[in-house]
Amino acid sequence: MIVVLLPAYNEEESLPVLLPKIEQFFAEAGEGGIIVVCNDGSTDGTADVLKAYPARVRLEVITHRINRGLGETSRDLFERASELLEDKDVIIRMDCDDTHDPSFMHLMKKKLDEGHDVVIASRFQEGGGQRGVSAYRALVSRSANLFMKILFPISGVREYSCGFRAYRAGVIRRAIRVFGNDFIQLKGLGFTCTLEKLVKLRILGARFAEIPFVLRYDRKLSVSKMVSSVTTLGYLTMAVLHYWPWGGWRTNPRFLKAAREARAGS
Ligand SMILES: Nc1nc2c(ncn2[C@@H]2O[C@H](COP(=O)(O)OP(=O)(O)O)[C@@H](O)[C@H]2O)c(=O)[nH]1
Ligand SMILES: [Mg+2]
Repeated sequence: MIVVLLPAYNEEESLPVLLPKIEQFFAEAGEGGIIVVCNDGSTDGTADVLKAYPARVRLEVITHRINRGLGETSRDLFERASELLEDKDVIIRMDCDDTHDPSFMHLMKKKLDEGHDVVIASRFQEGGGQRGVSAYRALVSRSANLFMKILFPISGVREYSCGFRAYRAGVIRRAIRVFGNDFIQLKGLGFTCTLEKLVKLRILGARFAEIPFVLRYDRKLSVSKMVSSVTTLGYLTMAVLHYWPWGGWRTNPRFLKAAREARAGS
C-alpha cells in the first residue's frame, strides 16, 4: 500500500494535471494507493476542483479553513498516513504544483525496497537538476543546502530542501510515537519542517538514500509560496534548538534513548 501526501495551498490549476499522473503511477506499480490532500485554507477553487475530481483511487481531503502553513499541514498529513498504513507500507510526500513528476516514484520505491527508510528526490545527484529556476533562486537554494549539509550532515544526503521524498511508513510511525507533537515542532516557520523531518529521522537512525531528480519549475502554474526570510529564520532556529548545550536535540536524553532503542531494533 502506498499513500501519497499532497500539501495544497491555492493549487486549483496544478491539481487536475497532477492527480491523473499519480493514479497512473499506482496502476503501473500494481499496488493499492491512497491520495491524501490537505487543502490548507486555499482561497482559490482548490476545494471545488477536489470535490469535482473523478478519482479512480481513494482520495481523502483534510480541510483547514484557515491557512496554517506547511508545518501544520505536514503534521496532519503524516499523522493521517500513519493511521492508514502498516509499518511495511510506503508514504510519498510531494508538492502539488506539478514540478515533481510521479514517474520518479518507481525508483524511489525500489530504493525503499532495497532497505532504505527515506529516499530523497535529489537535484544534486548525477543526472539530476532543475529546469525553469531563476539564477537567484538557484543560488539561494544551493547556499541553503550547503548550510544544511554543514550543520546537519547526513551520510548520503545532499538534497535537504526538496520535499519530494518516499518514507517507509514504519519509520514515520516510530517518529510520531517517539516525538509526538514535536516530530514537526517548528510549525510557524515556513518550509523549515522539510529539514526538521530529516533531522528528527536521523536521530532515530533512519537509513537515507537519494535518487537523481529533475525539478520541473518550468511547469509551475501557481506562484511559489516559499518565503525565504521566514524559512531562513526557521533554519537558524533549528540550529539553535539542535546544538543548544542544555538539553538541545543532540543531547536530549529522551531523544538519545529513542535512538538507542531504534539501533537495538526494538
Ligand atoms: N498546506 C500548505 N501547503 C502549502 C503552503 N504553502 C505552500 N504549500 C504547498 O507546499 C508545496 C510547496 O510549495 P511551493 O509553492 O511549490 O514551493 P516551491 O516549490 O519551493 O516554490 C506546494 O504543494 C504548495 O501548495 C501552506 O501555507 N500550506
Ligand atoms: Mg513546489
